[in-house]
Amino acid sequence: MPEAVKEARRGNVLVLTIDNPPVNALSVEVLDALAAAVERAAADSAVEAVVLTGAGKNFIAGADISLFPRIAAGEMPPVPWQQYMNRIENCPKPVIAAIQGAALGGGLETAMACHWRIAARTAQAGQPEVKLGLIPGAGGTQRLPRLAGVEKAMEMCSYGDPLDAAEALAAGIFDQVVDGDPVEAAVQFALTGPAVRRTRDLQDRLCAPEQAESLAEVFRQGVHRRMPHQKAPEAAIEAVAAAARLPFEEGLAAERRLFEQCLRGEQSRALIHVFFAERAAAKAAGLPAPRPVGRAAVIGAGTMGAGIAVCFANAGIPVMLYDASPEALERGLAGIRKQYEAAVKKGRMDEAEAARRMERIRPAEGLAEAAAEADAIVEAVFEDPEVKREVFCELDAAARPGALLATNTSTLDIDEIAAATKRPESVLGLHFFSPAPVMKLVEVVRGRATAPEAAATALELARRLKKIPVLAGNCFGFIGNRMFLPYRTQAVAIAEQGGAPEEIDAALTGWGMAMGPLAVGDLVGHDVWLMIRREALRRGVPHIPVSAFEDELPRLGRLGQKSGSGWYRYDENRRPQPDPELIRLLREYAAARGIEQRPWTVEQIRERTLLALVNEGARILDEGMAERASDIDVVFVHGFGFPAWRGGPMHWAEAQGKARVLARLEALYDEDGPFWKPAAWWR
Ligand code: T1G
Repeated sequence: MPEAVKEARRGNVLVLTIDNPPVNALSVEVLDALAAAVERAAADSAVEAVVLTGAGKNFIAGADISLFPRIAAGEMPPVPWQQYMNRIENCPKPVIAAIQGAALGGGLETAMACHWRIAARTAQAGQPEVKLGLIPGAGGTQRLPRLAGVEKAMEMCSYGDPLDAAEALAAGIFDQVVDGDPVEAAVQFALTGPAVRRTRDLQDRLCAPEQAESLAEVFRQGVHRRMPHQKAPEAAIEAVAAAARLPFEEGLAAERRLFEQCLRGEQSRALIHVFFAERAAAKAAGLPAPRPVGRAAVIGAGTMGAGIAVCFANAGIPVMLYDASPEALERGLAGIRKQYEAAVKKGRMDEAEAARRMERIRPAEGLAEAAAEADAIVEAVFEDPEVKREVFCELDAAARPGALLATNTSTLDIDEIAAATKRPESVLGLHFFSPAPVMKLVEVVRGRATAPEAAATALELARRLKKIPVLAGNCFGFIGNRMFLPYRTQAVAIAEQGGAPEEIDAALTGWGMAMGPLAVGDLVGHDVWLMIRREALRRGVPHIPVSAFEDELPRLGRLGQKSGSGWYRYDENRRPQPDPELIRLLREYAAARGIEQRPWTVEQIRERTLLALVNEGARILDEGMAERASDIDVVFVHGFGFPAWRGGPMHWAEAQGKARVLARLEALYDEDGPFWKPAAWWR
């Protein structure tokens, strides 16, 4: 293993370069080498100053995240992060951080243990540990308030969002931001004989303890709203507040205690699982090299089609947009223009950038014109098998050889669509989630004939669109919708058996789901859900009840939010209110069918809906319709509002214990029949 820290001399300045691909994460080897190199420099009379930088495009991406599950499991001793930082900070000669790219987590903490920080304009500084269920554990909660003040430090450590270089300069974290090479600037600065300014000795940015406490109260309310149920944000707030109250070493002790507490918790194990699951999902073993995608086309300019066109434009890929109805095309383009104008107004991008992206989206007069030059074509027309087959037949005639022909369908059969072409090997599903420019998840659905090269091209394309792709088999509903159906079916069944809609939904939102299963039905629309259920029955999906109360809602004109009532009544701001009329209809429906009514506890509601969800996931794994259990976790965290701090449905089920879940499924099977037949995966 080449040495993790390279040394070079620039006159009497020693330049240390951390080289630990791919992102210079801090492993124990790197930290040992780094601290030793700084201490050698301290003792070397020929060295007057030290510059510390990272090889490649990042300074340091933080501590090596893969260490944490091993430390938490007791497989390796805890890493004395803070001591390594102190050894750098205690160097009697000036140590200057030269930062490019990411200085995140332990990376920013290392930079703050240096005496000065010089960054490139493209650098970013952040403490994203809370996104992993942790808090800064290498002194960040004590040094950051000494550089940027308690309020800014509390904000950065409790929400985890990074600052760009200009913001970090303004906050007092960076001392200089340069357009050129930060290493060169750091060496020049080192030659001016800067002071040895230990961050721990800076006191003037710290506020009084009582002021820190009142700030902490404000941030606690903020994180309760924005990150409900999560423990790390509050621990981060408490650790930063300690910096205003305690001497530095005692502040470090407070940080260490709070860090250890988070590391031992379920939530950090779950969030770290999701971090690696996202990256594993995008990799599929054994696929050939992808074909390049230089130009794209989208067929259908409705909400999804226009949103998908925006994804291409945002990724710098020119895209033709076509719709059979010129008015729909005009409406689609107008909607896109409005989105970019809003982004400019919010300061998310400048006029010029918005214009460049808008320019990349070109309206096409005809489908053939749209498809003619495209390397990848995404169909996003109405969810009707006939219409889709017709579009694919035309695409087959118009598209270039080797072009990727993707459908955005959410529940139709990929093989049936592919059969409308003479090139089924180029056809697959690219199932985006609404709103496409925002939701990161894309299910890449292979049909029986889909060629590996087409799948590889779709995965690479999804990555270029800054999406998180997950490979799925062509079963009904692929991964997400297939599992969401029995989960919602259980919620409807509980309502039919006496449960109150708002209690059913509250049981799941109180558990961490972004929305209750019945409220989701109102959001998507009961006409859409009825179509999905009908398609499920047509495809012979087992264990889907032939009828359910929810199927009555469209007939009763209760389509959900779009018609002002569904399971709930909606006021003009679409806020849901319990609806006595709905309860009357529900109880009448049950009485007419002799459905026994019973009381339901929160635990029972959670158990039936969540076990229905994970048992379907287990069936998907039995059938090989997902590559790995963690892919299912990625789908639910990024597409269905499943709480990331529970790791995703399959991680959560495994944390309960597969044997325990199996026993509960068998008990429900005995009590309630074959719907609960446990998948083989549990054994
Ligand atoms: N540790 C281990 N591996 C990491 C890593 C890390 N910190 N960061 C990235 N990787 C891997 C990643 O799994 C992928 O691997 C490859 O690097 C490229 O990553 C004590 C407790 C830096 C903005 O949370 O935000 O410090 O899939 O695809 O899009 O106080 O990586 O190629 O095998 O994301 O260019 C805090 C996490 C850690 C930052 C680059 N730091 N990383 O984005 O590449 S906890 C973070 C990122 C900590 C201390 C605390 C991003 C990036 P593979 P990538 P990218």
